[in-house]
Amino acid sequence: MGSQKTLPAATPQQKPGVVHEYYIAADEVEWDYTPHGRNLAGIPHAEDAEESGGGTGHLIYHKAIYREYTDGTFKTLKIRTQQWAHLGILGPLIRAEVGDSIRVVFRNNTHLTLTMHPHGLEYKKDAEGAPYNDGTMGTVKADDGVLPGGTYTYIWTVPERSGPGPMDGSSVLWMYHSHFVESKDMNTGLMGPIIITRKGWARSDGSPKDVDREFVTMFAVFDETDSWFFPKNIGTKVPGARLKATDPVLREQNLVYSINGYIEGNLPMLVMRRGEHVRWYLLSNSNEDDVHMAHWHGNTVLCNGMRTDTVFLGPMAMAVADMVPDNIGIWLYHCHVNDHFIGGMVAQYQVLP
Ligand SMILES: [Cu+2]
Repeated sequence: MGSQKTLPAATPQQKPGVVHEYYIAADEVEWDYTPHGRNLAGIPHAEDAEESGGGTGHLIYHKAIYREYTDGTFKTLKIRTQQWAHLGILGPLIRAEVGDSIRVVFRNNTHLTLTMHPHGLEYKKDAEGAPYNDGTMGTVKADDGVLPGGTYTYIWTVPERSGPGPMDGSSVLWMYHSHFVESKDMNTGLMGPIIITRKGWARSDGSPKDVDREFVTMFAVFDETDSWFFPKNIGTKVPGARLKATDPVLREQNLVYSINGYIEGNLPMLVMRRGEHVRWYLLSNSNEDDVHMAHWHGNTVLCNGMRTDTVFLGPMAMAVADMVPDNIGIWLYHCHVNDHFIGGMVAQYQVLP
């Protein structure tokens, strides 16, 4: 969580809004989709004999991701707590209650021109983080593209229409991502979650008072041929290879079917206890391949007020599902689209007594 400052109350009896401050940088990293170096899911596939996807070593690409720092010097990375270690490739979780505001100091440590563009929140033209012909000019366009080494402060507010609607639970999910060249920015790895809680319903750590545990999972196909770093990546992975990102075979070889940037059970185990109120926040990436069916083994969820054990995600979907697990054990959590499942879009969760 970012640091907090209290705003003066609009009226004396109202709880004052809070300014949530975040120091977020875009950093270049060597991202490992399989940090354990092997397939942890233990699922047999017909292709195992012929495909390298059967759990052979690490899958590493040069990528850029959002990371949180402790302050505006951007010298010290904020350590992710164990609870949020599963966010993986996703940027820091941004939280607020309705009535609050969010101030993000964004530092671009990469060699790319990047932005931060939030969904759902209220922003003016100087904090939209997306370049297009919108009739603005001058400093109002400074948010449209932050150059390598540059810093920009985005201020977003959280009116009622950014929070839960009448049919929602106590919190809703949004997303932020870089929107300079959107598809390339996202396939390079630049996206993160935003959770907005109903006014008066957040604990001091930002979590909704009626929820015991939260998980954020992004079912993301990363088209590595559409990453800014594909030439660099293919240069190091396949010496002498000719860059031809429109080649469908090359593209197919560089589609990575991940959950939070992990494949084949490499996502940290999502642990909960029987009887807890567990809230699952689900996201997806923006490729045409990002058509997913998130599926839980062993337990069921409520999504949109309806009972199910699968949640459909189209490109750039944001969904919330609530679970009260009653079934103890280690359970599969995976995409039910065959190509994705076979490609490694598999994680696990555990229900303890
Ligand atoms: Cu899928």
